[in-house]
Amino acid sequence: MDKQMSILKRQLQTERLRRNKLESQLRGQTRAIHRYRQVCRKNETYPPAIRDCQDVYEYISRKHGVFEIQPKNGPKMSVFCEDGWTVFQSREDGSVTFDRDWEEYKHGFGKPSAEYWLGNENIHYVSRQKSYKLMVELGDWEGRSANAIYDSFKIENEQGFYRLHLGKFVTGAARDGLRFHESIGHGGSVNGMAFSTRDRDHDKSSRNCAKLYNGGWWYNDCFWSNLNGDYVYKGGVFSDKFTWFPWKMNHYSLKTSKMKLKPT
Ligand SMILES: [Ca+2]
Repeated sequence: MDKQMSILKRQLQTERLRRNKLESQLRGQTRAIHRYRQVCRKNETYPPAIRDCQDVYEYISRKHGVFEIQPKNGPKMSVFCEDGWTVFQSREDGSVTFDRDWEEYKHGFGKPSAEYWLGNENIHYVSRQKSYKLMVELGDWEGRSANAIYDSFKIENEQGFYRLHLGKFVTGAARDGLRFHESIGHGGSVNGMAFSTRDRDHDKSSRNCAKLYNGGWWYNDCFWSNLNGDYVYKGGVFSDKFTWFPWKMNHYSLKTSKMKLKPT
């Protein structure tokens, strides 16, 4: 009897999983139909243009990987997509240097399949077309990870020095490393800051933050957290360059980071 019960329980569990999967597929198809109807009303072609990784997720593939997108009125670009998120910054082993000048940060560098910066121009084109939320994902040298989510993210064009407009911190164990410091006056917020590189100092410090910390960023005076600073290979080595203060405290060089956008 017990054996039969456990067999039945297993079957029930399998059926539940199957049902969840089907429901998820159905939700995806319903979204696609909804989009198709919108497209028909607007007399666009179908499938619609692939503007970001959310479009990749809905119309092309649900696999994580590199895909081509073309934001509205912007150029074609290769990006790393995962679950509808458009990844624009990724560091995993320090093989790509982030100590670059304005032109390199403008156009991007590295490889989307590994370490890369999508490019300020491209990030501008993606982030201006819809309302996007930001997720920051961090990894340390002990195998732990944490993230931080913000309800909106947008950067201006080159004339605006790729100035960052960041919404509210929503949730995440990494806590708010981009703005929390306003309350204690350490480093200054990235919100409203222009982008700085070693050859274009737009920060509020009397020094050149990008030169001091070996990477371009929305420096204030200079930062509370900095994901483009110099990469230190071994965990525990003193470094206040590639760091997220409220998660690891200062002087801890992170192992991995990702910054990515998804429509809200
Ligand atoms: Ca300065």
